[in-house]
Amino acid sequence: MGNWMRSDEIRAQFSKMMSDMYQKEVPLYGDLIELVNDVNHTTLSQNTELKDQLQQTGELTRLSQERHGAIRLGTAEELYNMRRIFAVMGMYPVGYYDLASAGVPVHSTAFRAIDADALNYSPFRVFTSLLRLELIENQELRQLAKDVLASRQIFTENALALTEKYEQQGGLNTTEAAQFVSEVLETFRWHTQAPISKALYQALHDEHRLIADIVAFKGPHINHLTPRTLDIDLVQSGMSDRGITPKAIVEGPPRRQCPILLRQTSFKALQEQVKFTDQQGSHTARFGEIEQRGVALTPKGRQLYDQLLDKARQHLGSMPNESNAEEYINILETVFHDFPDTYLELAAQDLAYFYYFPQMKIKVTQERPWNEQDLIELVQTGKVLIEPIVYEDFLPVSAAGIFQSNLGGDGRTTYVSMSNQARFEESLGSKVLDEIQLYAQIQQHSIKQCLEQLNTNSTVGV
Ligand code: OOG
Ligand code: NI
Repeated sequence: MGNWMRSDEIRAQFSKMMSDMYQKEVPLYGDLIELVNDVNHTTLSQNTELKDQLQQTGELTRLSQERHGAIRLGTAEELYNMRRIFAVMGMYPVGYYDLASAGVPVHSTAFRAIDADALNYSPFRVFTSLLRLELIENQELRQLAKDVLASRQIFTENALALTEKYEQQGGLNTTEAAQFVSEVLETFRWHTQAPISKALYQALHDEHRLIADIVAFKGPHINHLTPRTLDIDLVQSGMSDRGITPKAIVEGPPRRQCPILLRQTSFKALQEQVKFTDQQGSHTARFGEIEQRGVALTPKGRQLYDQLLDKARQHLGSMPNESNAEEYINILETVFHDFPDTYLELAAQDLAYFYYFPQMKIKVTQERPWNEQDLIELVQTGKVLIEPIVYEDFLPVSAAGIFQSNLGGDGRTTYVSMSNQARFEESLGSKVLDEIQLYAQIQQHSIKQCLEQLNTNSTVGV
């Protein structure tokens, strides 16, 4: 066996290099990181409970390097090779997101680490979308797009060779890993030259802006990189103070005592100069985004979330936007009163996932060993501490809102099409993992350990 660099470390290095590259490409992203760091620092110094919580769950150290990115791919083969490359970094496809129903002709997954230790070592995730060319109605344009995509190679030769080496050897040594990271970075780089004519760009753009963003470029430039904040409302107001205009609505649940799932906000995409084969033009794609993460929900909790979000939107009667932002926020807050807002209630009603930590310092005598049925009572009596398992994934409604906000309001409202997970998985070359199963496993593992420790610490007798 060789002396391989651990995948977690390759991922951490890649994430860092990606962030450095993007800061150079989009200086505003650097400003955003500064703002987020300031807000996180202030929040932690004012909220010791939150600080203790993050310490206990192992998230405190990962916070300053936590971010997600997003890319959009053009062909099945690109997705297939992207999966192999991410696997070298210990990132696996989790979840299936169908965006077609929201008017975006892609379907997606999130590549990320899956076990708790790996996530805490480096939580880097990439929301990865695949263009669904079959949704382009104009046959001629579809064929043109197909031809352009067929002739591009988004990976360097070395990136693919090192990936193959990893697959054969079962790892990469330090030198190979360093080469791998810098070769793979090339795929995500912004290109100022587009290999098509301005007219074709325009035709693709008129069909859907996203299609132009994918087909008109040599590679899937990273289109945003999102740092994690502990207080998104503070960042939202801080952005305006720094002259950055955020989108009107924070996507996701309202502000709460116990944050759930994911809240996100972004600032509008930049207009950038592009050199087409025949003339100069511009393209708007890359933007900034911030996220705040909360506890992962069980299927029951997720159902309640979806139901309440739907109710709020129906109540509003139209899509949330700048003109009705305040009204929407009020409705959202009112509607979400029906979602319990203490961690104890969320655990007791099986709405969210938690870590369980034994707190008993003294040996006790009891009639029978503790079991799962006792857990909530143990929490209520202070013998067990619960801490939220953070949500590591994305939300389709929010993602659609993020896509739309930087595509402009001229997009179509929906595609009539079937969501097609089987087809996506065929392109990917593997199944996507089920995120619910992953959270349930992490919780189960924690419960098992907790009960074992409690029971070795107590004497069963009469
Ligand atoms: C991806 C949009 C989804 C998020 O945070 O929900 C996303 C994209 O614009 O390519 O990144
Ligand atoms: Ni995002």
